[in-house]
Amino acid sequence: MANSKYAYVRNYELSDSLLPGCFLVCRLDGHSFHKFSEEHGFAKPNDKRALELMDRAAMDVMTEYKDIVLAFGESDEFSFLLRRSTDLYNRRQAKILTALTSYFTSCYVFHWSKYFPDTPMRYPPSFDGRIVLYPDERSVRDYFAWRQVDTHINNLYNTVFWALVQQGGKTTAEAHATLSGTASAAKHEMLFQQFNINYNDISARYKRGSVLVQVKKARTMVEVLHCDIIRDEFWKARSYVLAG
Ligand code: DGT
Ligand code: MG
Ligand code: MG
Ligand code: MG
Ligand code: MG
Repeated sequence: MANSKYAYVRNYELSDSLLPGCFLVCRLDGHSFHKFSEEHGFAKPNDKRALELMDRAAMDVMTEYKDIVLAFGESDEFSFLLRRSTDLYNRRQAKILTALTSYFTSCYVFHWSKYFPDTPMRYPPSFDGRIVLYPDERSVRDYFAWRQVDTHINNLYNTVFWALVQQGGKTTAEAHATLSGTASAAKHEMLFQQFNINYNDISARYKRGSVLVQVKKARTMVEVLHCDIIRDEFWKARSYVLAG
């Protein structure tokens, strides 16, 4: 078979191996989850079941792929950090990206009914994915800080937005207009004055997203946290994450 006259077509397959010595970050994002969340009645601004299902799918991915040392999830996305020296699939980009994306997606579907026992899936969800290379520890940390700051900004906005709509009786257009151009302090103030909500009391899961760490003990497992990953503390306590 290898030597048939047709075998030359193999030469059309080009190498897509990722640069050695760099960290790999694979980010998956739900396709049109604006629609998917509506169709499945996700709670606004945050649906705990949906977020826990994302965590569960990510945990399964990390159990299957031990070279993923860290993951961060928020909303309909998850970012996976593969150790710098990973040799997974000989670092072939398409192979890594498609394998992780497809496994994550099937785990999401596989576990759906455990998290949404009363909500049949109305149509199959899909996720898109990309891999970005980061050459040093600083850029990896800044990548994760970027995602966590995004979580915070979006969650603060969405929390006030839905309070204005659900409790304040505003239309979504009015709520948008009310919030347009407001600074974070003004949003905190609005929440407290008008709705008696102290933003600090909101669940860390919503404010900070989910941090999954591959823990190497007697038996390998995954730890789920909702902690700060912007400051040094998290990284200093887990120097093995960036060790290679
Ligand atoms: P895309 O990613 O370009 O295919 O389009 P979308 O619609 O997935 O947009 P994206 O990823 O920027 O935003 C995520 C959407 O998912 C956003 O419209 C709100 C929805 N979503 C995510 N988590 C929750 C949740 O916990 N509750 C609700 N109600 N919606 C959520
Ligand atoms: Mg997207
Ligand atoms: Mg999306
Ligand atoms: Mg998204
Ligand atoms: Mg095959």
